[in-house]
Amino acid sequence: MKRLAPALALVLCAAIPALADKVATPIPIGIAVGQTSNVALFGQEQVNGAKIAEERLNAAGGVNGTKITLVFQDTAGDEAGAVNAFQNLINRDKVVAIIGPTLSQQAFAANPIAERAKTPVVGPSNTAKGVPEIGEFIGRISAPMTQVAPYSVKQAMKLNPDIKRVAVLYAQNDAFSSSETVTFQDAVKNLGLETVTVQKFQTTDNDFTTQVTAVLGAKADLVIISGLAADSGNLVKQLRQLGYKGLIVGGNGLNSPNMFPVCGALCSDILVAQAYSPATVDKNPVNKDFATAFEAAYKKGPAQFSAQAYTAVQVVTEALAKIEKETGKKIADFELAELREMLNKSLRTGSYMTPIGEISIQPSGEVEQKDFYVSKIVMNPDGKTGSFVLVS
Ligand code: LEU
Repeated sequence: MKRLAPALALVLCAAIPALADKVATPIPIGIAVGQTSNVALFGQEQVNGAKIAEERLNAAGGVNGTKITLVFQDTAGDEAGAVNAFQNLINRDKVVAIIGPTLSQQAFAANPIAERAKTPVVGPSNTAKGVPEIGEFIGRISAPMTQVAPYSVKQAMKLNPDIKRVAVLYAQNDAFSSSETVTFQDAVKNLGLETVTVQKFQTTDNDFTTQVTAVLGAKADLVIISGLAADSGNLVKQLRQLGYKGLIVGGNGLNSPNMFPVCGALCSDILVAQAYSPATVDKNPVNKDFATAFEAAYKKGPAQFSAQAYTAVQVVTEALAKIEKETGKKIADFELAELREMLNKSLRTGSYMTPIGEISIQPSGEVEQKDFYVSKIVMNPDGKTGSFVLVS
C-alpha cells in the first residue's frame, strides 16, 4: 500500500490539471493573425473587425448573458509565428476556438497543431484550395478563390470586350497565391482568352522590372495578379510607370485599402472580386450594425478582411449559444476538451446571418456563401486614400 502511494499520487496529479480545465469566463476565443510584418496590412484590418465583433456581441448579451473575450496572439507573417501563436492559445490561454491565421501559407503549418489538440479553427481569410481538408477541426468562413476569382475576369471582359491576351503573375512562395493563379488561369481558358505569359515573383520582391518587361513584350491587354499587398502594390505601380495601359485584375491579396499607400494614385481601376460589400447595409441589418459601429470606431468604412473577422467571431459566439440551448448547460460548466469538440460540431450546424450575408459551414469545414461582388479601386485626388467601388 505504501509503495503504491507515490504512483497513485502521480496519477492524481496528472488527472487534476485535466479536471481543472473548465472553460473560463469570460469565454476566451483566440485571434491568431499577423499584427506585425508585411502581413499586418491584412492583420490590422482583421483585428479591427474582430474588436467590433467583441464589443457588439457582448453588448447584445454575449453567449446568453456570458461575455466572450478575445485573446490576441500575433502570428507575424511566417509559419513559425503562426505555430507559436496557436500553441500559446491552445495550451496557455485555453481558448475554445482559434480564429486565424491570416495566410493559407501559415494555415498549412499551424492548423495541424489545432487539429491534434482537437481545437476548432475558423479561418477568417484563408482562400487557398485544401485548407478545410487539413482536418476535422479546420473550417473557414472565407470563400475559396475557386468560387470568387472568375467573377473579376468576367467583369474585365464586360468592361473591355476586346480583351484577348492575358498576362498572369503570381507570388510563387505563397500558398494562396499559387493556388489562386491556377483558378485564374482556368478562368482565362474557360472564357476563351489566351494566356500569353505567366510570370512569377516572391512576396518579398520590390523590383519587378523583369516581369513588367515580359508583360509589355507579350502585348497583354489584361494583367491578373495573385500576391500579397505590398508586393502586388509595387508590381501595379511599376506596370503603370513602365507604360502598361490595359485592365488589371487583382486577386484576394489586393483586396485591402492598406494597399493604397503602396501604389498610390496608380492603384486606380484595379478590379477585385470580393466576398463582402458595405453596400448591402440597407438590406442586411447585421451588416448595418457592424458597418456603423466600425465607422464610429475607426472613422472609415469596413473592408472585406474586417467583415470576415467579425463574421468569424460571430459564428463562434452563436455556435456556443446553440450548445447552451441544446444541452441546457452553461458553457462555463463544460470541460474545455469536451466543449471544443462540441463547438466544432455546433459550428457546422445551421446557418448564420452575418455582415457577409447568410453563410453556413459544411461538415467538411468549407464555407457556403451566396453573394460575391466585383469592385474597382477608385483613388482620391490626394493619391493616398481611395475606395472599392462596386461594379457588379
Ligand atoms: N487569402 C489569403 C490567403 O489565403 C490571405 C489574405 C489576407 C490575402 O492566404
